[in-house]
Amino acid sequence: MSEKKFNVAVAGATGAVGNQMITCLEERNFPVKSIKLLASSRSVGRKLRFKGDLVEVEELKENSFRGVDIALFSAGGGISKKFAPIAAKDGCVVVDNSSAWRMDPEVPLVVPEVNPHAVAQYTNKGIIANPNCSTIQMVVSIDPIYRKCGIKRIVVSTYQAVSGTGKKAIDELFDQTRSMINFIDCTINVYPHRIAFNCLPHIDVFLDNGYTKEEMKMVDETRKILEDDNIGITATTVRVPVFFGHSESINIETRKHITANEVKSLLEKAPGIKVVDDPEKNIYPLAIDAAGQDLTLVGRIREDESIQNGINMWVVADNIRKGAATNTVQIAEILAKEYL
Ligand code: 25A
Ligand code: L14
Repeated sequence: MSEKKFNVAVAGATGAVGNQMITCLEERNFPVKSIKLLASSRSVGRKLRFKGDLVEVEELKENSFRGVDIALFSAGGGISKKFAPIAAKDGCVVVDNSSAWRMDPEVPLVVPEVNPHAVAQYTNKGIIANPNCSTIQMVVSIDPIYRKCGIKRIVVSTYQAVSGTGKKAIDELFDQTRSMINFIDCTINVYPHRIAFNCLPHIDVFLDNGYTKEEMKMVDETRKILEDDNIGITATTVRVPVFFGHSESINIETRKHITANEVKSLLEKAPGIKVVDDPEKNIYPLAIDAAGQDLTLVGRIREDESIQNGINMWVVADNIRKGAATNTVQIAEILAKEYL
């Protein structure tokens, strides 16, 4: 690896994901020459720590990206739509965590364990998109199976943590839980219904086909990352009262037959995955174990006895880390090492 260091900016630095991006840059020892922390005017003057130094948050503006080499964005789709092209024009490469650019055919959509080669397409627009959190952990876990046997169809249901929505949703679950156990009326602000002690089959907005946008992201993004439009995918995405860590029940119909044991040994060797599967000892992936680390945990691996070539598994990852910040920084690492 070259000794080169980079001027880095984080847009949306004060949010749940932006904050974690800063930590990931630190933890992974990303070659940072200088760091710029950007957010809305609300956060100007707040100080955040990077490698022991206090760095003041600046307002994100059109001229914020002059002299910046790599910008990590997580300030919402609207901000990304407007400012990513401005940053790119100033010669900066944007790795964007919002949904704004993911399905743009000119913008690569990258999960480093699966399609690192796609990073090369950053030259098209100067933008690389980070997939949706639920998509990332799913493709990490199915890709080794896909390569070995092919996949005809996927049926996935998610159990998603509130932290995906940001800090306000974390606070809401906390406040509602406290109200409930004290027999006080709950306030409902973030989601259309109470999330404490409840499950909501509703993430992001509803579309004309009756699915939510989150569900269709899992369909469209998975096909784009695997470069295969022939995979049938159907998703149901559900919000559950968990702070950190998304869980997914994934049913796969493969093209060639594979046994549960073969899947297990395949995934044991795969990058970014930890097989956690010893049901007799009550060992299987849990959100509380996935939270705070970067691996995708896979367990409950078993054959679907209702079809010829079917596998079921339970897949859990930290939605703020591997689902967002870690994956973004991993993409930046490929850029830094191989392209810039
Ligand atoms: O477009 P998408 O893809 O749908 O994404 C929408 C949101 O989802 C989160 C992320 O929220 C994103 O904004 N997200 C996206 N991808 C995700 C993923 N894969 C994901 N979450 C999980 N997994 P977030 O909370 O993590 O980050 C929000 C950040 O964006 C900054 N921001 C907002 N508007 C901005 C802006 N930055 C620049 N210009 C703008 N116009 C935001 O900074 C935050 O860093 P901030 O300064 O607005 O907020 C800092 C703190 O202020 C509090 N606060 C927020 N809103 C208000 C507020 N206080 C008062 N009034 C408000 N309206 C909060 O405490 C916040 O932490
Ligand atoms: O990245 O959990 O598309 O509310 C948008 C909604 C991330 C999570 C994305 C949520 C998301 C999110």
